[in-house]
Amino acid sequence: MVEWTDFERATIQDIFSKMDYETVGPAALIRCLVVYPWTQRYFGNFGNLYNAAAINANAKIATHGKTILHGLDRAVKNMDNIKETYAELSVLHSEKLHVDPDNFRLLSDCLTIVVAAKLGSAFTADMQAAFQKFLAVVVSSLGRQYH
Ligand code: HNI
Repeated sequence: MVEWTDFERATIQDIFSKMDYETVGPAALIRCLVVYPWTQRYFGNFGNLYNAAAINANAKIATHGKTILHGLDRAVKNMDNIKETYAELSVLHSEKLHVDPDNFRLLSDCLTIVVAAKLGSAFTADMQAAFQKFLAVVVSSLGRQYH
């Protein structure tokens, strides 16, 4: 089981409690689709992803960005049990959606960049360390059911 310090727990709760899901979720997913265009292949039924402007304006992508953040919320609420919390979601991404698990990390990094841009100098290196540790556990848990 992953051990969390009081600082790490407090930081994760703090970052997520202040996060505006409506803007951060879409921004992270849009960034991922633009920076790593091969991730677009999983969203073939989401309509126009022709270029960055189209991706930015795509309402389905925006909605899905929020869905992903709400998915992350489950881990925030179950920090001592992230692996089990994501068992089903891992099976879904592996067996039904066939998402290459490397992409979880790419999306996580995009989320870190969006959070850093929002928080500016308030996002200290210690906070980033806690945030990235949390995301690393999420990524590993989402990849658990791949074989
Ligand atoms: Ni992901 C569906 C959470 C990364 C492609 N994804 C979901 C759902 C949640 C979710 C929640 C909705 C499940 C349901 O309907 O029951 N995804 C997460 C989380 C991460 C993540 C927490 C990582 C932090 N997903 C990714 C990545 C990709 C991805 C990196 C592809 C690059 N996800 C999908 C696709 C769907 C999806 C595709 C189905 C979308 C749809 O509506 O058809």
